[in-house]
Amino acid sequence: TELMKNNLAPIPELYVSYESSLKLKVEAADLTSWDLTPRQICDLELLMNGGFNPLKGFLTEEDYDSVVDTMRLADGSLWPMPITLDVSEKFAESIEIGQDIALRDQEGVILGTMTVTDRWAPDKSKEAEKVFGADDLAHPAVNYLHNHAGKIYLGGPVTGIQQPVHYDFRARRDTPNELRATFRKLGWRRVVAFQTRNPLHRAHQELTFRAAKEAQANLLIHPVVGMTKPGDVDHFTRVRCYEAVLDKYPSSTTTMSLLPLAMRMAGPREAVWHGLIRANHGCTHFIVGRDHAGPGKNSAGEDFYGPYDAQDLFRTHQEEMGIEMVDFKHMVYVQERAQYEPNDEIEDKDNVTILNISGTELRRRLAEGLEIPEWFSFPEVVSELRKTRPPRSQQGFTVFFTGFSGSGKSTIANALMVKLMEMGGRPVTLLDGDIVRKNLSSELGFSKEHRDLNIRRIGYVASEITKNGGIAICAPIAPYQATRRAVREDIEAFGAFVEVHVATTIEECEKRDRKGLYKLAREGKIKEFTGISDPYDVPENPEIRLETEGTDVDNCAHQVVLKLESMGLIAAH
Ligand code: PPS
Repeated sequence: TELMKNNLAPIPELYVSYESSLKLKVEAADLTSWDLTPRQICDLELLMNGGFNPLKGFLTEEDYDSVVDTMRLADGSLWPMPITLDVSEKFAESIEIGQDIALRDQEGVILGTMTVTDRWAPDKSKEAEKVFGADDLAHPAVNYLHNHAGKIYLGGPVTGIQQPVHYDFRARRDTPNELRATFRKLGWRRVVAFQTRNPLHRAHQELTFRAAKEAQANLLIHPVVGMTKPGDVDHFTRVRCYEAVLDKYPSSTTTMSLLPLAMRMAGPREAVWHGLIRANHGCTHFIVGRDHAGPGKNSAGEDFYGPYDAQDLFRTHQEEMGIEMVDFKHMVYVQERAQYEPNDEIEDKDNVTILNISGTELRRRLAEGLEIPEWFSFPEVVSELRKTRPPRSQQGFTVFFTGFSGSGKSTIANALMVKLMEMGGRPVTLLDGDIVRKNLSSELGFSKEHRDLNIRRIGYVASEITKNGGIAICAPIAPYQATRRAVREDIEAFGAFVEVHVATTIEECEKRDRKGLYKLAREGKIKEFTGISDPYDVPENPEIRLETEGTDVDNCAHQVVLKLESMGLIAAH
C-alpha cells in the first residue's frame, strides 16, 4: 500500500513561480554566468523538475564525500551518484563563496541560478574507484571524469527559472509531476518502468510483457534520450524505433516517455540511481535485467561488474527506495517453441536450439548489410536501423595522408580521388595541404599551435563530410601524433578513418625538392620547416604505409584502393 500511494502526490520541484521567474531572469542577467556542458544541462533538468529528488542543487562537498563513500547524502538519504557542477580552475577562482551564479544553456539562455556554498578540488581517482569501481579510462564515465570534467567542483542550492528547451519529440517528454498526473488520470496505481538506451527488439518486448504481468502493473517504456554510452544508436533513430514497437503493445496499459538523463554506465550504483529516478516519476516497479547500465570491458578485457551485481545492490535497498525491482535473466529464443524464454529457466537445453544475436553481431550484420531475422527484431525497427547504419560500403569515410613536404602526398591523393570518382556512388572532396591553407587557413603559419589549428580544421570538415556519407581525402603534413589522434576520434564518430603514411624519407624529399623549399629551409630562409628545423612524429600504426621510392603514383594509389576494399569501404562489383 505504501508503494501504491507513492505516485499520487506531486513531488517538490526547484522552479520558482512563473511570475518570479520573469523577475529572476532579468536579475540573473547581471550575475557571473557558467555555460553548462551538455551533461550538466541534463543533470540540471532533472534536478529542477524533481527527477533527482531529494537533491536541492549540485552536491556540496560534505554530500559529495558522503555519496562517494557511502552512497548516501550527509543526512543519510540514499543517493548513489555524485551530481556535481564541474568547472575550470579559472572560473572557480573568479567567484566567491556565497555568490549567486547564473546557469546558462549552450545558447546562453539562463535556466536557473545557483548559490555557491562550496568549492573544492575533488580526488578524481578516488571518485572513479568508489563510484565506478575502477580508475580505468576504458570506463566511459571515468574517461569523462579525467579528460572532460573540470578540475574544480562547485556546490550549492539551485533555483529553477525555466526548463531546457527541447525541439524534438516534445509530446513524448514528461516531467515527474506530469507523469504522475498522467498515471492519476489513467488510474494507474501500479506502474513498472523499463529503462533502455538501445532499440527495442523482440526479446525486450517479451521481457517487458512478462515484467508487467509479473508485477500486475501497467508498463512505462522510459528510454534515456539525454546522454548514453558513446557509440550508441542516436536517440532520434531510437525514438522512431520505439514508436514503431509501441504499436505492438496494448495501448490501454502501456505508455512511453522520454527521460533526459545523462547516464554514467555505473552498473550497480546506476541501477539504484535509475530506481530512485523512476520512483520520483511515479513508478512503483522497475525492471533490472542482466548487466544493467554496464559499461562494457575494462582495459584488461574483463567486465567491470558481474552480470547480476546491479540486481543484488538494488535488492538490498529497494524497500528504502519505495520502488520494487522486477529482475530479469537473459532472454533467449527457443527455436523449437518459437518463443523467448529466460535462459536459466530452460530445462531441456540439450534438446532445443537456442538462438541469440548479440549487440556486436547485430552491428556487424548492419555494417555488412546481412540478414536480420524476424525472430530477432521487428521489420520496422530493422528498416530504421538500416537507414542510420547503412553498410560500410555506403557510409562516408576519410583517407588521411600524412608525410613530409614533397613526399608525394598530394599527387597520390589526387590519383586516389580520380579512382574513387571513376567508381562513383559517393561524392569525393580533396582537402590538400595547399588548398586548405588557401581557403580555410590562410591566416595561419607553421608554429605548433597554428599547425594544430590547421589540422583540427581539416579534421572538422572531414568529419562533416564523413557524417554526410561522402569521402574526404586529406593531405596535410600533419606532423603531430596527438593531433592526428584527435582528428581520428572526431571522424570515427561518423565513419572509418584511414591513415596513410607516405613514408618517403626526408633525404629523398630533399633530393627531389620539387618546390625548392628544402634549399630555402637549409639556408634558414624558411623557419620551422618540417624534417629540417621542425619535428615530425612518424605514425606508429597507420592503416597503410606507402614506400614511394621505386613505386609509381598509380601503384601507390591502387594500394590504398585495395586497403579500402579490404576494410569493406568499397563494395565488390
Ligand atoms: S601542416 O603542418 O600539416 O599544417 O602543414 P600543411 O598545411 O600540410 O602545409 C604544408 C605546405 O606548406 C609549405 N610550407 C611548409 N611546410 C612545412 N614547414 C614549413 N615551415 C613550411 N612553410 C611552407 C609546404 O610547401 C607544404 O606543402 P606540401 O604539399 O606538404 O609540400
